[in-house]
Amino acid sequence: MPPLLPKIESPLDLSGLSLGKLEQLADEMREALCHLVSHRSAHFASNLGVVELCLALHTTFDFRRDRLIWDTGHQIYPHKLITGRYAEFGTIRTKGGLMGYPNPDESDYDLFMTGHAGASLSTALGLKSGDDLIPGQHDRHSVVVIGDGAFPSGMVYEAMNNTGGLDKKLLEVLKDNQMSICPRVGRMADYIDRLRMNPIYTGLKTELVRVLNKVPVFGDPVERFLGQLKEAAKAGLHGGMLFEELGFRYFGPIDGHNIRLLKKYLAMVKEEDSAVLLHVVTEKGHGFEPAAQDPVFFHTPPQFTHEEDEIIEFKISSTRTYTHTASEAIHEQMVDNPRVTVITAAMCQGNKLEKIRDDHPDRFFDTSICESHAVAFAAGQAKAGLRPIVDIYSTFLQRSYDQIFQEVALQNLPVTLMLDRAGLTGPDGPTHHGVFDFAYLRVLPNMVVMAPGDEIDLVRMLDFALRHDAPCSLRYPKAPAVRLASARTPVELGKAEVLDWGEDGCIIACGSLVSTCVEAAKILRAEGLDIGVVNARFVKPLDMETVLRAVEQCDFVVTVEEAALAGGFGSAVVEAVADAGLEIGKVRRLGIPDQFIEHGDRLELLADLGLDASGIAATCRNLATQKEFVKGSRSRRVS
Ligand SMILES: Cc1ncc(C[n+]2csc(CCOP(=O)(O)OP(=O)(O)O)c2C)c(N)n1
Repeated sequence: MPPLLPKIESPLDLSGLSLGKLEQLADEMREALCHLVSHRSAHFASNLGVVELCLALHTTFDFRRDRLIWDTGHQIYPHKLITGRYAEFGTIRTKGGLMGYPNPDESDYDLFMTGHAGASLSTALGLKSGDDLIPGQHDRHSVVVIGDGAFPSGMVYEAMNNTGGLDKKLLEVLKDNQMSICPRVGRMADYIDRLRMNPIYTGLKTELVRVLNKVPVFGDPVERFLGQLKEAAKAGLHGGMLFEELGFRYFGPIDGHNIRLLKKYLAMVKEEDSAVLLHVVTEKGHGFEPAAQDPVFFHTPPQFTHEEDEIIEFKISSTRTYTHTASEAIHEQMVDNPRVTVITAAMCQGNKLEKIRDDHPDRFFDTSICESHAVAFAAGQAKAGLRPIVDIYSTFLQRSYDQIFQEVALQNLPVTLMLDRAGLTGPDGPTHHGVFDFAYLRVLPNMVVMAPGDEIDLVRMLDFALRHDAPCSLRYPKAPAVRLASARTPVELGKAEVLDWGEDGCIIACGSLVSTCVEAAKILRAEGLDIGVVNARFVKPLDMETVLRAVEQCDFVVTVEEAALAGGFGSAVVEAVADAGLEIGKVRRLGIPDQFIEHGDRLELLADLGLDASGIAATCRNLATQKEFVKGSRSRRVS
């Protein structure tokens, strides 16, 4: 059969396709996904699981007008394949190529650029209430697809409560594959399981399917059955009662890989005049057996080659990363100190906490994707006398800012925030770069803000944090762990580590780029410039003595951070220099400018921003040349 996918330029091209052709297309879409991961690491199992749902949605609604939001956004690939981006699909997650998440700049079919879970229902409700207020827009449907992993996010219930209260028509498709990245946890997971497993319901469902299969997809007969179905679903059992109480009519569960059935139910609920929760059961990794067998590993697998369902080879990197160092350090602390606990918001796998989960199940807490709850929960544990560590990606900590303020900092509780993936995270792009934490944490009184210059620092900082009676944060990048060559000093509150003083200038680096700065200084030394390097370690409290000494003694000071310049480490230095009445013009700041940084290889992105060794050396070289000129002209004037 000739391939169909290359000819699909938009969902309009799906309209004439028979069920058989749609099924053929689903197979081709899965092949495209498999082909992609044979070239690079990408979100995989989640995307395999939504292929049929994607086709059914696009053949039931017209998303040029109707609204579709894929919660989180990591399962957007099939949608991209049929919304005009097939030809560029191979570029996904590379610099200049397609994003791995929804991107309105790529297509009108993507409404919001997202990557953080749980916000879809809120934005869809906003869209719906906006459309309802604008004349002529009332008929636009709002549809959300949300996974059972994202579903426990608190914001989802805020939005459901609001939807019910406003009595809005909205379709929430609960895509239930029994998985977050790891197996989902918590009572909501149990509840969804009960809905899925209830034998009375399963029997009822079979009956409904039999009835539905007798009616055409579109047209009046569907409407005739609507009332009966609703009543049957309600009367037959109390399934979905929780959602019904919130104002959502509950339908399902239905097989999420049966296009025919999906289309029937979607056509049916489309006609409902209220909020609907359609429970769709899918298999994560569907259609590629190894992924279906191990959906955790295949959530974002490393690049691999395969023949049919047979894996030939994985390109697994053996590099040790900061995440490894962090999880080992936490494990060690937990062995030594029974008061240490670790809290993750559904990122056990990403933060490599599996061993901790298995060895210390009583002190390992997975809150699900609920970052704000996770931080407040940690505050409670700290108040009870424990030493909780919240192990979290920098970008996701943003979800819990108010809890860091009120429950942690304001109470001065010893919660340790370990911020993984701080800095540029690479192919995930702007939704995942963790560049704002220095700025948003250092403004909070009581908060100690640290960043290790290498993995030795990381281990010592964690130890320091767990002994310090106040909230502490430490952040480290998504990068291979490095070790600085020079002899190291112990970590002391508010003390930087001077690696080298230089006659001509000084680089003060905070965090991930310290070793890059050491390299830059080496390049410059070979050119005859003597540039010192300071491993700042603390953003707050800042080592005033070392910073002011550098500004007084050197011709120039360059601050370096893999964080937003606005309000970051360099800003802290500039504030300190200004407050001390020293010459502020001596300081130059290098870091992330005031813009969202695209996706791409981390080192490539850093180089683009002048944050690689040659870029940092170039900045110093320029400053040295300017200073020479100024000094020279001054001395000329004097003579
Ligand atoms: C706020 C937030 N926290 C954590 C994550 C990391 N994350 C990405 S996908 C995912 C699991 C989502 O599970 P589900 O919604 O069920 O989708 P599935 O991958 O199972 O299809 C997690 C925890 C995120 N994207 N956003």
